[in-house]
Amino acid sequence: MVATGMSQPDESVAIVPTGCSNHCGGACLLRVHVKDGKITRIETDNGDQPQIRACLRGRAYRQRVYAPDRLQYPMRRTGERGEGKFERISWDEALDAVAGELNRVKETYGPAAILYVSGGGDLSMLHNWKTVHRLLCMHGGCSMMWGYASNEGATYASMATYGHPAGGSTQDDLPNSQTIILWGTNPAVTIQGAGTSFFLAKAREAGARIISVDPYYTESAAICADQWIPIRPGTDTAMLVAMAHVLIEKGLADQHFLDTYTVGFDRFKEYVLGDEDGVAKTPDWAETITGVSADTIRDLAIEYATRKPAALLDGWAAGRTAYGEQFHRAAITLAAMTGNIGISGGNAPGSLSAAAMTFRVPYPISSGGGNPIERGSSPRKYALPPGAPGTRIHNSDIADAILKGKSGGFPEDYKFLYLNSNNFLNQFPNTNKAMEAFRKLDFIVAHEQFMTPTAKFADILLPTSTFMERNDMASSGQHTAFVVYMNKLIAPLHESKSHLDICTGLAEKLGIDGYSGKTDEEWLRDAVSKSPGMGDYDSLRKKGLQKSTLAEPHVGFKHQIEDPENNPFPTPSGKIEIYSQQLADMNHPKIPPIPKYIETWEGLTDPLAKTYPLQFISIHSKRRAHSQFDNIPLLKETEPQQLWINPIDAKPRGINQGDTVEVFNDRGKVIISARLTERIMPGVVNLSEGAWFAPDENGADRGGNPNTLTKDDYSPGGAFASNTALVQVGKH
Ligand SMILES: Nc1nc2c(c(=O)[nH]1)N[C@H]1C(S)=C(S)[C@@H](COP(=O)(O)OP(=O)(O)OC[C@H]3O[C@@H](n4cnc5c(=O)[nH]c(N)nc54)[C@H](O)[C@@H]3O)O[C@H]1N2
Ligand SMILES: Nc1nc2c(c(=O)[nH]1)N[C@H]1C(S)=C(S)[C@@H](COP(=O)(O)OP(=O)(O)OC[C@H]3O[C@@H](n4cnc5c(=O)[nH]c(N)nc54)[C@H](O)[C@@H]3O)O[C@H]1N2
Ligand SMILES: [Mo]
Repeated sequence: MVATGMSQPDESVAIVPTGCSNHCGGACLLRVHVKDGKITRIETDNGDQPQIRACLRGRAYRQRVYAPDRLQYPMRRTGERGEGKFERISWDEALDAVAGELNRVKETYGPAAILYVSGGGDLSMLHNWKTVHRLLCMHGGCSMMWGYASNEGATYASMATYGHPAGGSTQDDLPNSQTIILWGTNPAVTIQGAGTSFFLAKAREAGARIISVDPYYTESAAICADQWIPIRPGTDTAMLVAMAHVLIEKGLADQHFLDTYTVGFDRFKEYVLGDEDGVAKTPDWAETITGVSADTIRDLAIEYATRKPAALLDGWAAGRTAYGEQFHRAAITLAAMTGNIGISGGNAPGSLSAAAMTFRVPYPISSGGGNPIERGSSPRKYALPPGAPGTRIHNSDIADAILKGKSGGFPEDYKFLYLNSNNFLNQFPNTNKAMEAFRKLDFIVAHEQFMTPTAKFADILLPTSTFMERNDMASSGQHTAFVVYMNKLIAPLHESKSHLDICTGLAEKLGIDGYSGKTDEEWLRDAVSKSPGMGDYDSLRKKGLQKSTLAEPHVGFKHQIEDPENNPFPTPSGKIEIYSQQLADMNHPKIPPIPKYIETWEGLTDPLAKTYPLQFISIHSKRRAHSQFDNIPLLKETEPQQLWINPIDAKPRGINQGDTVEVFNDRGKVIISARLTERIMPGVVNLSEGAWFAPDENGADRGGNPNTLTKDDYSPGGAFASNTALVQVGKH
């Protein structure tokens, strides 16, 4: 145990540093009090600013470690899939069962019939998805999925437009902005990279005007915004295109910037002015689509172009829509039109992440020679245009792929599902269909800490330790980049094991040589030694946190803008591609070569809106990291799971505050209490993502899981479309 040396009234208490690596992307510092082998209290960073301060989830982590419903020992399913009936077995029996099925499926159907689906769990360096990936690759390979649930739309747009997936500035540059637009982003809750709220507060103190464009009046807007512009989900591109119209009409476009650094603006201009299709994309045109008044659109356009430098922070949520990539492409185009790319106080939209954040240790674990069965072209984001179809399936196609297999045009007939740190049935679209698919499989194994809705479908459950019970490291940072050493604080509880230990045990059963042969610490020590900037492993372990504060904020694409001759953009033209010839060559009607507003399926213009008139979104909750922590009573109290609905929509339905309501469409039904609030705009309802699916005897979900209602479809560029769905709401 490593003590920090702070003076303590109780000498038997050690305060040990670790990092909270739970799937929000924060990796914030925790200072954990440990006494007699027990965690007694959790504090956070109290050092120099900018601190890496943990939020309510990290501070409540003790409740998770000692949760009475932790999975304690390996289990075998005894009831039907989904019923939740299991019997206790030994580790030896559990690993024998998994190894036996891995071998049987590989020998009978080939390794590609083994589908590996991993999830966030901890965003740490050692005990992550790579542990199982290495094992399965060494066993002969496995099928995989593609598509970031988070930001595939943004990644696609950035690749197509800049030729690079990340181009944003670090957030310590925000205080240099005169105007900041939070376009569908709520960093006070989503943390991501830690500390954005701190710099938003600094920006506000320095006089920046902050505007939030969002169907929900977010916590971030409540804290720091001057203006809230509610907008209908999935219509953001129309508003951005109309802002471009304003700039063209008023002569506010930065022609020098466009001429020097971009290609294809003229084509975009033709579309915006209506030369191409006879429809001028005016603010009045956009008002009808977006619900934002033409005057508001005009004012925001002028402000963004004139109150400079201005940072447009295009969050990922508006990209998680049916044509999500168009939103990010349009945001980049608007930033180029106003010359806000590559300058301090501006921001290059597209991914919200900064390319400079390279202060990391290499991942210790590799796939060991790659996945032998992976073939064909890689997902679109790496290859525009796509080549031959690959072996990967999109994350929103998994249910169909399992149900239909080769006869449905998918690469394989899947038999074995390996789930690691993933709550698939809860977190991926169309839960009812996905359950049907899971029932069809020969075998499912899951590494889990709790009896989640997905765990109930596993044949064998392998209990995993929490990060407080093992050594690891994590890195994050959107301003100060940092690495946290995650000290093991207590011995693994019950019979739980780390992912690395589980896979090491399986490798033995499978007769795979050279899977690990090292302890956690040896893997980590090795990784640190390969990273010269990181210093000495033992001192990192002791102090817990290593920061790399940049001498000055990183400005995305600064070099490309300051010296374009020597620093072309990594696109075919060497410039920002407002018009992309690569996209044009794909000749896909829904992936136009210039950014365009495309009406979404399940939007208000879909005939389905007559039956299901409300737009449905799922915001990330402050009390969960996805489905993690949903079962922690203390956190539950902070924000009960409810349907958020505007009184304007509630009243005609006879719904009062707290009434039980039914939220439904053709895919499923949720029965939950209603929270009437003007913070959600009329016409839009929200069930925050992550609540555990809990079907009653009629199959209606009493847990309030949004994926009971979402559609298992995705954008042409691969974006997860969870914010595109229609529902109806009625009193129960
Ligand atoms: N507390 C917490 N933090 C998290 C997570 C978590 O589960 N909990 N998850 C982490 C992960 S993996 C990710 S990917 C990120 C996600 O980060 P985001 O995608 O930024 O998070 P969301 O809460 O989904 O959406 C942010 C805002 O976008 C708005 N929004 C939704 N649809 C639209 C739209 O069509 N247009 C516009 N303009 N706005 C829209 C929502 O109302 C919400 O206020 O968060 C990370 N951080
Ligand atoms: N409707 C809707 N659906 C969404 C989204 C949305 O906005 N709306 N967002 C999507 C996004 S952006 C994402 S990234 C996905 C996330 O989807 P997932 O990655 O599936 O979500 P998590 O809830 O983080 O699931 C992690 C699971 O791993 C288990 N686990 C097992 N071992 C460990 C361990 O060692 N450590 C930890 N920490 N956990 C372990 C946890 O108990 C938990 O059940 O969800 C997507 N789903
Ligand atoms: Mo995500």
